[in-house]
Amino acid sequence: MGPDFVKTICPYCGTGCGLILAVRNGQVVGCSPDRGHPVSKGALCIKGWTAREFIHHPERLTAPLLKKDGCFHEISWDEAIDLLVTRLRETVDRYGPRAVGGLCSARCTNEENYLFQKLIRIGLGSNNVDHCARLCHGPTVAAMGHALGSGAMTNPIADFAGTNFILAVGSNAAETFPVAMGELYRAREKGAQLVVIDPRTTEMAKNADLHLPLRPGTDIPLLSGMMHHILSSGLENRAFIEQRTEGFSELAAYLDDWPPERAAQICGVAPELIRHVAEAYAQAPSAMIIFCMGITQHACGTANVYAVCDLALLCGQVGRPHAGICPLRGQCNVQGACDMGGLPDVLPGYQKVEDDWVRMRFEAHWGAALPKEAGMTVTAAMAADDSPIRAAYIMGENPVMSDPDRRHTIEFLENLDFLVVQDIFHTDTTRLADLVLPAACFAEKEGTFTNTERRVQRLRKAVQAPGSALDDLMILCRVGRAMGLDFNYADSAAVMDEIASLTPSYGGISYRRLQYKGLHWPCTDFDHPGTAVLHQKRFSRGRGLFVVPEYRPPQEAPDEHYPLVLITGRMFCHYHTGTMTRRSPSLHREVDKPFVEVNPKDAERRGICDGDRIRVETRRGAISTTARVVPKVAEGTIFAAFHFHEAPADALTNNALDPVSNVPEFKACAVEIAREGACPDR
Ligand SMILES: Nc1nc2c(c(=O)[nH]1)N[C@H]1C(S)=C(S)[C@@H](COP(=O)(O)OP(=O)(O)OC[C@H]3O[C@@H](n4cnc5c(=O)[nH]c(N)nc54)[C@H](O)[C@@H]3O)O[C@H]1N2
Ligand SMILES: Nc1nc2c(c(=O)[nH]1)N[C@H]1C(S)=C(S)[C@@H](COP(=O)(O)OP(=O)(O)OC[C@H]3O[C@@H](n4cnc5c(=O)[nH]c(N)nc54)[C@H](O)[C@@H]3O)O[C@H]1N2
Ligand code: SF4
Ligand SMILES: [Mo]
Repeated sequence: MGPDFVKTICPYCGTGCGLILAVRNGQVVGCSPDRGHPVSKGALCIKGWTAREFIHHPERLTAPLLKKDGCFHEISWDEAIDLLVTRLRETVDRYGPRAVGGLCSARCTNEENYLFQKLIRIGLGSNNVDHCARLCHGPTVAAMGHALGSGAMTNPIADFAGTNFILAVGSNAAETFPVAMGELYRAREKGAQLVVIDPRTTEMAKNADLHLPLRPGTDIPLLSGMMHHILSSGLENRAFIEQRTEGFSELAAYLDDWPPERAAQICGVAPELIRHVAEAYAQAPSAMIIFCMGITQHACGTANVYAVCDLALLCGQVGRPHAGICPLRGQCNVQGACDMGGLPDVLPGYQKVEDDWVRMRFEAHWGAALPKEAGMTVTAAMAADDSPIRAAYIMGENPVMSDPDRRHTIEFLENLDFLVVQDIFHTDTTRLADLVLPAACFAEKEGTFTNTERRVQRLRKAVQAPGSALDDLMILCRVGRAMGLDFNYADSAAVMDEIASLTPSYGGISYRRLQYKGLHWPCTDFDHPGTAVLHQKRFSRGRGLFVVPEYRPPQEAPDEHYPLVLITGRMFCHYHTGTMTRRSPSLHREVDKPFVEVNPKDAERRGICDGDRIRVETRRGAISTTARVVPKVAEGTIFAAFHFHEAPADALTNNALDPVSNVPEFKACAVEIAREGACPDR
C-alpha cells in the first residue's frame, strides 16, 4: 500500500507554507511542498523540506519526568498533573497570584495558546502570561497598535509581487522568510526597486538596488533624515495627511531638527543616499516597508516602529493593495499567540484586561473572576533583582537559550520554588525544571496557526505522538480539570468555536470554513470573507496617528575594553534555539557548528585568521567559537547567531529593555574578541 498524504503547515517561520506529509505505518516518511497552497504555491525552503527529520528522533520526550536528587525519573501523567496543580496552587496560596507566571508558545496552536492564557488567568488568578513576542515584535504590537489600531502586517504576502518599491529595514528576509521573499523577486522581475537598510551586507543587501549600511541602532536618525527631506521637498502626501491622519504638526516640528546632514553624521549613511531613497519611496506609485528584528530588538524598539509608521503615513503608502507596512512575524504562530491573549495586558483579540467591560464579558462567559491588573512582562520579571515570581509554567519556549544574559536567566530559573516545562525535546531550559511534560509536535496534532499575514490555517494530525506524549491541548485540558475548571472540550474545533465567540476579529472563523485556504482576520462573522488588506477606508483606530520617535542610542556603547558592537540574529539553515533544526541530519550537514562573523580589518588587528578559534566576551559572559572572517560585517561590528547551545549568543547579550514594550536590546552590545588558537581542522 502507498503512503497516506496529510496537508499541514510548516512548523518554523511565520510565512506559514503548506506541507504535505507522507505517512506509512504510522511514520512520516516524506515531506513535500503543497502546490495548491495559497501562500507557498508549491515552494518550501530547506527547513520546510526537512521538517520531518526531527519528528521521530530518538531523543523525543516520551513520558513525564520528575527531578529528584538532580536526576529525572519517569512518573505517570496522573502524578505529574497532580504535582503541577498542587505546587502552583501552593505558590498562589503562600505568595498570592502575582507570584506565578506562564509562558505560552508561538510554536503551539491558537487553541493551545487560548487555553493556556485562560488557565493562568482563571485557574491561578494571574495575568502573568507572556511569550516570545516579547523578545521579538513586542514593539510592533505596541507602536502599530497605537498609531494604526492594529499591530499586524497591513497587507498579504502576495501584495509584494505587485508593488513598485520595497524598503526592507532591519530584515534579512531572504534567509528568514525565504518563501515569502519569492513574491519580492517576482516584483523585481516586473521592475520594482529594492532598498535594504542593514548594517550587514546580507545576500539580500548585495542583490538590492541600493544598500544603506547604517550603524547599528541608528534607524531613527536615518528615517528622520528621509522624512525631513520629503517634507522640505514637498513630496509628502498632503491629501492623505489631511484626510486620514492626526498629529502631523508635532511630527513636522520634530523633523525640523533632522536634516539629512545631521542624520548622516549619526547613522553613517551619506546624505545624498538618504535623499535619494526618500524621494524614491515617496514618489513610488505604491511602496511597501518590510521590517523585522533590526528595527524592534533595540532599547528604542517601539520608537523605531513609530518612525517606520510615520514614514508610511507621511507618504500615504499604507491602506491600499501593494502599499503597506509589513512587520514579518517570525514564528509559525506568533501572530496567533498574540491574537489569543498570550500577553500580560490583553485578553484574546487585544481586548484590554484592565477594561472593566471587557473583563465582565469574559467573566460571564468563563464563569470565573479575572484579575484586574495587567501582569508582568517576562523580560521585566526576569530582569528584576527581586522578582516576585516564585513558580513558572513554560509551554514550548527555551528561555535559557533565547532570553538575554543567560547567566541571569539561569539564576532566575534556578531560584524558583517550582518550574514546569512542556516541550518535545530536552532543552537547556527543561534541564532546570522540576517537572518536564512531553508534548506532541506539529505533525501529531490538530489545531490552527495564524501566519504573518493574519491567515488562520489548519494544522492536521498525521501520526501519533511518541510514548505517552500528549498534545498540548490535551495536557492543558487535564490540568484545567484538575484545577476544577470546565475544560471539557471535545476537540480543538470546539476550542476555536469558543475563541470565535469571544474574539471579534476571529468571529467568523470555524474549522468548517478554514479547510485548505485559511482566512485572514479580521473575519467578523460567518458570512465575512476575511480581510487581506487592513486600513483601506479608515485605520482601525480611526485616523492614523503620527508619533514623534524619540531617539536613544544603544544602551551599551563600545569602549576601550569592549571596542566592537555585537549584533545577534539568525541564519538560513537553522531555527532559533536549534532544538529541531539541529536534530535534522540534512541541516546539520549544511551548518554543523557555531561561528561568528568578523570583519577582515578587525580580525587582522587581533591576529585572527578565518577559521581560528576565538573567545568572544562581553560584560555578561564569554563564549568560545570559530571566526568567519568576512566583509559581510562592517568594521567595528561582529555577528553571532543564537542557534548553538555549545556557544550560546545569549551568554553575551544585554538585558537592557525598551521601556514601552520591554523588548531586550539583542541587536547591539559592546564586545571584544581574541584569538584562542588555530582552526582544529588545519
Ligand atoms: N532561518 C531562520 N528563519 C527564521 C528564524 C530563524 O531562527 N531561522 N526565526 C524567525 C523569527 S521568530 C523571527 S523574529 C524572524 C527574524 O527575522 P530577521 O529580523 O530578518 O532576522 P535577524 O537575523 O534577527 O535580523 C535581521 C537583520 O537585522 C540587521 N540589523 C541589526 N541591527 C540593526 C539595526 O540597528 N538597524 C537595521 N536596520 N538593521 C539591523 C541584522 O544585520 C540582520 O541582518 O525570522 C524568522 N525566520
Ligand atoms: N541573541 C538573540 N536572542 C534572541 C533573538 C535574537 O535575535 N538574538 N531573537 C528572539 C526572538 S525574535 C525569538 S521569537 C525568540 C525565540 O525563543 P524561543 O521561543 O525560546 O525559541 P524556540 O527555539 O523557538 O523555542 C521553542 C521551544 O518549543 C519547543 N516546541 C516546538 N514545538 C512544540 C510543540 O508543539 N509543543 C511544545 N510544548 N513545545 C514545542 C521547541 O523544542 C523549543 O524548545 O528568541 C529570541 N532570542
Ligand atoms: S519559508 Fe518558513 S514556513 Fe516556508 S518552508 Fe521555510 S521555514 Fe517553513
Ligand atoms: Mo521572533
